[in-house]
Amino acid sequence: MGSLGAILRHPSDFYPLMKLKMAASNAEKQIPPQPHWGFCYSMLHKVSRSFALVIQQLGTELRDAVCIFYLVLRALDTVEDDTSIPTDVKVPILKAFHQHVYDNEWHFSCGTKEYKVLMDQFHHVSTAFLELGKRYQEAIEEITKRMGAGMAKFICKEVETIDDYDEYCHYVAGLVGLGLSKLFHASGAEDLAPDSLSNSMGLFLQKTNIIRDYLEDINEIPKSRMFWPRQIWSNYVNKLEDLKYEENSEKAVQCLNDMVTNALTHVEDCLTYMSALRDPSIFRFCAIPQVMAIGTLALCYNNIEVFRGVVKMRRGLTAKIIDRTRTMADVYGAFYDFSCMLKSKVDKNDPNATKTLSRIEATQKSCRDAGLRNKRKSYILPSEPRYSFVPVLVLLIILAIFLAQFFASRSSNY
Ligand code: IN0
Repeated sequence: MGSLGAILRHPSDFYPLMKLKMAASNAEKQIPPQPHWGFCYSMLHKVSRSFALVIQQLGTELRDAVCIFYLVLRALDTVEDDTSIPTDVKVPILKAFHQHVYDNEWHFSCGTKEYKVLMDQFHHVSTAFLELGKRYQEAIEEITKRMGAGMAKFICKEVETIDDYDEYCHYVAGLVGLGLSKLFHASGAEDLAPDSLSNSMGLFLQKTNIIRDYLEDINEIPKSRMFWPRQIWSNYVNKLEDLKYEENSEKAVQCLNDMVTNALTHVEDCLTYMSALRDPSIFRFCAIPQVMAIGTLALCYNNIEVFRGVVKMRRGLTAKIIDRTRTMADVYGAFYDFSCMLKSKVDKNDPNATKTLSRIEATQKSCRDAGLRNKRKSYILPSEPRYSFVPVLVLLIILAIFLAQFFASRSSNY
């Protein structure tokens, strides 16, 4: 749960946080009894926290398929990320991963902590995969094959140009969008979305992660991971790692703002994709990560802390987003709010200010034109007077001390 300090500063976080906590403990009670499904759902909760709750509210058949898809992708990611595996061992595993999912005797030990458990006991994931419907299996196989090949390509290649950046993000996240759209269609609940829109959904999420995780990736041991494209950072510094040094703070923030402006190009496609969804649980599943992403970009923009430590949305705001993202009106409202926050942070002297403002204004226009924003509470403006909870608490404490002293003095008088 959020820290006490954060709750006192944002008292309206309390109720959504409690709701999230209760949903999490209910979900834990619903872990299926069969060992392979039990393993998959407990693993899902370990590796994805709040996102697992959103997966869990999908219809049963689709939920199982998405759970397996998520774990297969996490396993593929674990192989890609493990710097201790020599390239000549790693590349063939990535390329053949789509075949390994059919073989419940296959496993490859790598990764750390819960990811090591996932890899060591991958047979549970394969067993569950083999119980999915044929159309789900085929969608997962096709995407795993394309993603593995794409990851293998980028093992030996750096992200130089913006096209490389879009291509890398396509392999690791855009393809997830294509795969999910196939799974939604296979479930019979949705029409098949155009590939370019599905791709943008993934790119918007992945670019946000890459921006937010700059410091973690650059400080990775034994070797830095670098996803920011040279075509962008070379306009500001000579080496990507120079962005983290204090003497380059001004350039670092300008570069960060350039990266955020690049990510904003996908917003329009994401709104179009989400507005075509019909099933309420699929809608929530897609919309919650997108709202979190625009919120994270608003938080990161012009924020030097990205180069100093972890910049993350407070837990209470995440809980509010999960609680309040139900309809397209909620999404337009949230995108509008976070665009206003972004706009208020743009400095006229930033080299990309005009470009950034025009993208923000395009987003605001889409949200206004839809005419759907409801009378919801804002995420960025305090929805209740800030002073409501804290002074009441202080007053209660003073009253308690006063009463305690009063009774103590009375008893000493007798
Ligand atoms: C995801 C995506 C995801 C969800 C819904 C629709 C999508 C459409 C296109 C592409 C991806 C889509 O969402 C998750 C969200 C997530 O895991 N959140 C984490 C928070 C965090 O900070 O890690 C959580 O713990 O709650 C996501 O980030 N990815 C993902 C992976 C697999 C699937 Cl099936 C869906 C990862 C990525 C790289 C962005 C695709």
